[in-house]
Amino acid sequence: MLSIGSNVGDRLGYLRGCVEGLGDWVVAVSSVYSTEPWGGVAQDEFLNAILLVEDPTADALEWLRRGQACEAAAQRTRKIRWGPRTLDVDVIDVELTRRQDPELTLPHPRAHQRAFVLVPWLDVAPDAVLAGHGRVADLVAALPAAERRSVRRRNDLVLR
Ligand code: A4P
Ligand code: MG
Repeated sequence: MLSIGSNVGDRLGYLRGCVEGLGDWVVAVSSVYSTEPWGGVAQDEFLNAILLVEDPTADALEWLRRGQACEAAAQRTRKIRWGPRTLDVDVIDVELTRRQDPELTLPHPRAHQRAFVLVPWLDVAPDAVLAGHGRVADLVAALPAAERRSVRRRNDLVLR
């Protein structure tokens, strides 16, 4: 499961480009959400979405590489941690794999705190479980109200 986000330039275009780049591996796409920036860096709102992807030949590191290829295609530059970016692709979960490695930590270490990951995830997988944290629906219910309010579904925007 991948989380994609953008808050610079043609945000919807960058998200769509990623969906297009991943092609037939994308089996489900969430709604698009306007989300307040998370992490304390003053910056513009993000658009975020969740992609369910499937490819029996790909392992977790391969999904990281494919996500980074999407970022590169969006001319992503890395300046500030948690700062503005044309495209961020995070690997959130790969079949409940647990992995403690700075190159790829699974599940994504901040996913359980982030409404911009958990709320769209429920769109495509209402029964989803985040390894080590439990049901995603329960995690959403337990979020601080302000965190839940920080994401708004954008029915006017579609990814494909
Ligand atoms: N890495 C390790 N585990 C993973 C994983 N599960 N998925 C490594 C993806 N990458 C992983 O990432 C830094 C390194 O993390 C990579 O080299 C990779 O090998 P990066 O993309 O270069 O840097 P970053 O994204 O600035 O840092 P970080 O800590 O990954 O930030 P996050 O957690 O990705 O947060 N607010 C809203 N509303 N919406 C957003 O999408 N995104 C961020 C970025 C902050 N605030 C946001 C949003
Ligand atoms: Mg990242």
